[in-house]
This record gives sequence, C-alpha cells and structure tokens, in this order.
Amino acid sequence: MEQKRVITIQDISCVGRCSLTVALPIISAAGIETSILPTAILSTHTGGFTGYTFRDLTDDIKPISEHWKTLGLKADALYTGYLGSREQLELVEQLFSDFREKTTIVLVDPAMADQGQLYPAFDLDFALGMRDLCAAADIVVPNITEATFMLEKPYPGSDYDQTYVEGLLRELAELGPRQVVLTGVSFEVGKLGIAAYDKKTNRFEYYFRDHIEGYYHGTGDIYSSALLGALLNDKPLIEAASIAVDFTVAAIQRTFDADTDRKYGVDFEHVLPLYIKLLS
Ligand code: PXL
Repeated sequence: MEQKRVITIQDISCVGRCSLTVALPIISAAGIETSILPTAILSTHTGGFTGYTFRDLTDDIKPISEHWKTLGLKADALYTGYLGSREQLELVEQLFSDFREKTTIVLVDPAMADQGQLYPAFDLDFALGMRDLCAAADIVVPNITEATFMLEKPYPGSDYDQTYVEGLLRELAELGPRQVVLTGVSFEVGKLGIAAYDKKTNRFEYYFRDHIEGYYHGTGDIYSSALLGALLNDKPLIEAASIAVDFTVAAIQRTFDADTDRKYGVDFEHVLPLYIKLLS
C-alpha cells in the first residue's frame, strides 16, 4: 500500500512543544509521511514566555507551494494549526484549493484562543478570518473558546449543557465542514473530553476521561495531530477522536506526575508507543 502524506502548515516554535515540533513526530509515528510548511520561526511559543523572537515566513508560503506544484506533489491531508496573520489565512486557503483532491482530508485546528481569551497575537478580525478558513475545511477541531469566537457568541465558561454543545457543533458544521470535534467539553465536575459531530450521519458522539487539574500548553496541537494520524489510519471519527484523547491524557498524566514547568509542554514522547498501539 502506498504511504500516505500530510502537508502541515504551522509555525515552528523552537522550544515549548507545540505546532510543528509535535505535529511532525506524532503524525510520523502514525506511519504518515509528514511534509511541512513553516509559517514562522519563534524562539518559543507565545504562551507564558516573554522576549521571544518571531521571524515571519509569510513571503515564503506562495513560492514553496508553487515549487510543490511543479513536482505534482499530492497529499492525503492538509492540516493547519497556529497561523500568524490574516494574510497567512488567505494564502493557506489558496493552498487548499491548489492541493485538494477528491479524497484529501482538510483539517483546520483554529489554534488561536483558550479559556475565554484570544492568544496575545490575535484580535476579533483574525478570529473571523479563521472562521472563513474553517468554512473551507472538511474537519475542524476547535475548543469551546475558539468555537464561540468564530460564531460570535459570548464565552460560556463552565455554564453550558449538552443542548448548547450540540448547537455549537451544528453551527460550526453549517459553516462548511462535514465533521467537527469540539475539545475541552465537560458536563460533570471531574470529567473532561470531546464532542464529535458528523453532518452526514447527523450523529453526536462523546468521549470523556477523568480531568487532570491544571493548564497544559500545546495539548490542543498534540490532540489534533493525533486525531489526524488516526483518521488517516482509517479509524472512524469517534474512534480517532477517542484515541487522540487517550494519548493526550497519557502525556498530561506523565507531566503532572513529573511536575515540570508546564510552559515547556507535555511529555508526549514517552507515550508515543501507546499511540502506536492504539492505532493497531
Ligand atoms: O497552538 C499553540 C501555539 C502554537 N504556536 C505558537 C503559539 C501557540 C500558543 O500560544 O504561541 C507560536
């Protein structure tokens, strides 16, 4: 069988385990060739570090994709995470139409906000641009904060129920994507997980694990990368979404036990064997 290829488009945060430094090893561990398009190089990510460097690579996006077109490069999935500007969102949307074929999975993780707040680099205008990019995707993976920014709703904190969550999922799917996985969902103190929706089957599915206290940086990127790796291994949506939860939770658990500085991200490296086992 021919090996599958992902093209993932995100920044390189050199230190702090997020974006490309987690997407590459995780998708590779899933047996998928991982081609990258770095959108910026930062000395660290922007969450919790100060004084980081930022080299914008926006001007390289088009020449890189033009070169790939001359190669006739094909991809089974196009995957975006953290993107730096509205201009990048537009360039990436163009790249989607250049490389998308009938069976290509376009996955957009609108990595831009958490816990009711946009990350430091972003504003409302960017959030609406991200909504347009999500509209062009097959599957989107927002957390509740990102979903509410894109749908221009107030952030509900922990004050929501199943009807509210299913409304968010439906509205996100109405933007365009067939499948939505909403992360950071909790209906019960002590339990945290995901809600998944497939527009074609009109089914909502859930998966929860015990909540590990604390905020762990980069786990959204780990989750989306693991989800995509599982989907490309032909796992159905809820199975892929659950494998990605189990893998992410295992990484968080190790980091919680080690009590390391959380801005450096979570120890997913030691649980890659678990991920590979869950995929088999
Ligand atoms: O998705 C997390 C992430 C990725 N890349 C950069 C970030 C963050 C979160 O803050 O700052 C540069």
